[in-house]
Formats: sequence, C-alpha cells, structure tokens
Amino acid sequence: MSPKTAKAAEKGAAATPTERTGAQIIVDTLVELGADTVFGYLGGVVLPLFDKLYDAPIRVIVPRHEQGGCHMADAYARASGKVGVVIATSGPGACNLVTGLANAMMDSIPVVAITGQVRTELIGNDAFQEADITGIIRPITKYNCIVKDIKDLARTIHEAFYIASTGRQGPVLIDVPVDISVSKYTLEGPVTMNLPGYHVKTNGHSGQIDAAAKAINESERPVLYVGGGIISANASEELRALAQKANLPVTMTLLALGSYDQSRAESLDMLGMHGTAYANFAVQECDLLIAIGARFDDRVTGKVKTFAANAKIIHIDIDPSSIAKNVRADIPVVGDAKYILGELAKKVEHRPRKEWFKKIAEWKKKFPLTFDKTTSNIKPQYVIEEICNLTKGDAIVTTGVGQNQMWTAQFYRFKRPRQFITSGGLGTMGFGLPAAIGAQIAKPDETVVDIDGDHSFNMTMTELATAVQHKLPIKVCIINNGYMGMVRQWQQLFYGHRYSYNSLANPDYATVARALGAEGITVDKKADVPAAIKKMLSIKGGPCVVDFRVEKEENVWPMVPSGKSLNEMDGLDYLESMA
Ligand SMILES: Cc1ncc(C[n+]2csc(CCOP(=O)(O)OP(=O)(O)O)c2C)c(N)n1
Ligand SMILES: [Mg+2]
Repeated sequence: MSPKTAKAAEKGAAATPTERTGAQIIVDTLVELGADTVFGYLGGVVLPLFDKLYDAPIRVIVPRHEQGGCHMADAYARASGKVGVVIATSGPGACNLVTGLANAMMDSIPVVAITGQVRTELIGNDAFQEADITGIIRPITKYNCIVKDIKDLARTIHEAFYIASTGRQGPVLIDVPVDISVSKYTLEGPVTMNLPGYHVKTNGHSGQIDAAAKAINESERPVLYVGGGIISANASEELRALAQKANLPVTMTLLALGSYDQSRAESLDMLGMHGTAYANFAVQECDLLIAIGARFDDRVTGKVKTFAANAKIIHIDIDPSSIAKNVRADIPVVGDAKYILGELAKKVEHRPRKEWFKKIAEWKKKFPLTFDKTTSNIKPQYVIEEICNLTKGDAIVTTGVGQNQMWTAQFYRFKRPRQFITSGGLGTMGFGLPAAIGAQIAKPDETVVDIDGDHSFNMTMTELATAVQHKLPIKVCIINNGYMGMVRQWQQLFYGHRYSYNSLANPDYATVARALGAEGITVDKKADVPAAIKKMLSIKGGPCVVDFRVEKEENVWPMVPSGKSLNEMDGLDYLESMA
C-alpha cells in the first residue's frame, strides 16, 4: 500500500461509471468482492496491476517465490473462510504457481489466481515470458479462463470468486493479457454473472435424508467419518449437534481435524494410514459408516475392497462426482453438509449403543496414541505435546509434510475448525512456512505455529524474509531429525534399512533465522524444550525459529502399510506396551 492508500480507502471502489483501465477494473472488482489482501509477485505484464494496487485499500504481500505466495493465499483462505488471491506475472511467474494450485485443488480450497499474459497478438508466438498457463493448469484448477476482451473482465473476476467459493470449492485462474490491463473501458451498470452451466445443489433430497436418518436410527455400530468438506461448509456446529443427539462416534480425516472437539469422548481422532487404532478398528467393525465431505482417499481407506466391508455407507457430499467414486455408497445424499446435517439432526433419535461404546473404550485403553517417555533423547512427539500444552491447544497450526505432519495430527489436540492447516491431498513439502504466513495475516491476533520438517522447511525457507518484513510473529518449530524422516521410515521398513540418498546437509537453522532477521533458538536437550517453547511464544515483533534436534530414527505408529486393510496396522504391540 502506498501512503495514498488511506485516501483511496475512503473513496472505495469506483461508484459512478467512468473510463478505467483493465488493471483498475481488476483492482476495483477485488475491493468490491471483499479482498483485503493479495499475495503477488511482480513482473513486466503485471506492472499495470501493481501500479493500481499501490493506491488501493488492499494489503499486498510480496512473497519470495510465487509458490510461497500461492500457499499463503491458500492458507489465508483456510484460516479465514474467505477467498485467497494470488497474482503472478506471465511465463516463469505463472509456472511457479503450479504446485500451489494443485495443492489447493486437491484440498478443495478457494483460491483465485490472476496471472499476467503477453499481449493478445503475441499469444502463440513464443513471445518473451509466454507460457500457456491456462493449458498447463487446466487439470489442477476448478475453472480457468483467459480474458480476451476488456468488456468481460469484471464479470470474469466475479465468476472466478463465485466458482472458487461455492459447491466443492477450489482454485480458479484468470489469465489477463497486458493489452487488456492497459486498455480502457467504461463499465455501465452492475456486473451480472453468466454461468448457465454451473449449478450448485445445496439442499439434499428429502427422501435420501429420511433414508439416512432411518439407517442411523437402526444402527447398532455407527461411525461418522468426516472430511475437509465439513470445514469448508462451516458445518462443525451441526456435526456436534448430530453426533451428540444421535450418540455417534466421530472420526476425522487429516483435513477435518478441528471440526470435532478432540477432548470429547465421542472423538475417535484421525483415521487412516497413521490414524488411531481405535478409529481404524471402529471403521472396520461398524455396521453404518456416515461419510460427510470426505472422498475416501487411499490414505484413509487402505485396501478399498476390505474397507468397512460390513457397513452400510451413507455418503453426503456437495460434489456429485465424488460420490461412489472410490467406494460404493448405499445412501448417497448430494448437497451442503450444513443443511443436510441440520435436517438429519431433527430426524435422529438418541440410542445408548452401550456395547459399541464399551468396545471403543477398550480399544482406546489398549492402543492409545503414545510414545516412550523415558528416553533421554528429545522425542518429536514430546515436542509437539509440549507445544500443544503451552499454547493450551489454541494455536493455529500449520505443518510440513512427512512424520512431522503425522505426529502433529496425532499429538496436537485440536478444538475448533480452521485451526489446523496442512497439505492433505497433494502432500506438498514446503507448505508449512508460507501457510503460517497466510494464516497469520488472516488472523493477526492468534498464535500461529508451523510445526515443520527439516527438509520441508528447506524447500521454502526463503519466505522467512517475508515474515520478517511484515513483522509477523509466526513460530516455526523444526522437528529436525536430519532425515526425510517419513521416507527414512519407509526405507527402514520396506527397503531393508537402506537409507539411499537420504542424508542431505542441513544448515544451522538458528543461524539462518538470524541472517534473515528472525529470532533463532537451538534445542538439543530434552530438559530445555519447555523453556524454549515459552521463549518462542513470548516473542511478539517477528518470526522465531526453533530448531529441535530430535531423535533421528523415531517412527510414526500405528501404520497401515500401503495396500493393506485398515485393521492390519503395524506398531500395535509397541503402542500396547507403552499404554
Ligand atoms: C515437494 C515434495 N517432494 C517430495 C515429497 C515426498 N516426501 C514425502 S515426506 C518426505 C520427507 C519429508 O522430510 P521432512 O520435511 O524432514 O519431514 P520428516 O518426515 O522428517 O518429519 C518426502 C521427501 C513430497 N511430499 N513433497
Ligand atoms: Mg526430517
């Protein structure tokens, strides 16, 4: 924002029809649509746009790499529930968005990317910094288009926001050739969208809802299996009401963590490859599986053939193409989870299900999530448990990918939706730090902690400079095992301990942090862990990086080996012995 911004903010978006450049139309439309922040990187064909942003009532965050900017917009959307906006120049800038867009696509996150493009008459000429970005990102966006007429510009941006944030949410990319940005146009009257082929079904079919309620009432051993869709639909309150009224145990996918208070007895915590034994056993033995906003990802189901083999399956989802895609659905219900759960709650009855809850309690007692607390080394799980304790389970938490991510899912106890921000479907290393930045910008008053892997952090650590520049008090906790730990675990278990190409040199992270203007702390003694976390939490004016030198060869348990059934977990003996 320039010093002129305050004045511009008072004026707001253009009220009376005047001639404006395409760049001005983009900026005014973003303001009109409620975008208070954009994450964008400069370049030749987006200079007209940045020039107009300079005077706009919009906060502009320039990342150090467009991938970082896209993850920031993604996490901003996850933390706030609003659309995240990212801007990149043509060619290399646009290409750097690929990972971020694929990430948002796999996790159904509303991100609008605006890319500059070479002049219309140069498209297809291999012009300088030309890349066919709409062609490149077609399979990893919900929608994309190239604006070739300035008359369509405002409408297209309205449509982009609408498509990104409705139905099954997802990323949209709008490509704007620079001649459109600099040409002028007078927009008369209000913008009307023109999407005749795009329909979102929100109200579920009442007959299907009745059938689902009947199945729930008849079930002896039900399980609610909820996915990220429950958070996108802002339906956590309805989920709580349904689970408590009907007396249903709840298990969550990685992306749904936070949607159900994990301190409640009905919570089975996470299911799947590194889910809890009690969730996985419950799913395998249930007679009714109620899937909501979840897509039966292979990390959840294990071997599909044997997944919840004896259960009737209710599948509630806003995206009809997701229903019965991977696993059969006996009672499909297409629509908005918030509405459908509200309707279901009216129709279900409370059943005691004593036997079922007794069995679940036995599994919980026999196979709790735990680890060896007697070692003198720093256990990664201990660090995460302490972060949870000292933040009172209230922080917004982002992660890298790998063991750090799975231990965070297991040992940080989440209470509320939009509290846990992680790369689920794509599993993108390097997500944690830029995600923490995006979340902190969306929620300036909250504590934001990135629990990261050393190698995940290595991928995007340059964004620490962005956090320093904007004085963001994010906390980065590196679970530094000196390995691509999750890969090492697989090499240990499935490749006879051959840790091929898995020892990369790491920098001294505290020194790197200080070089970039952040605080840096190194912890190599177990006794120092709580004090370091407290110190980290007390730092207000900018980011702090804590390098926890943890035990190098710790494994994540339990584990359903790839292709095995959900109840064929390794590590149960270990958990039982530690219980
Ligand atoms: C961009 C990217 N490249 C490769 C992978 C494959 N992969 C998954 S986990 C992992 C290791 C992660 O190492 P680290 O960040 O140190 O986390 P740890 O498992 O040690 O906690 C790798 C290489 C990935 N998920 N993402
Ligand atoms: Mg590691």
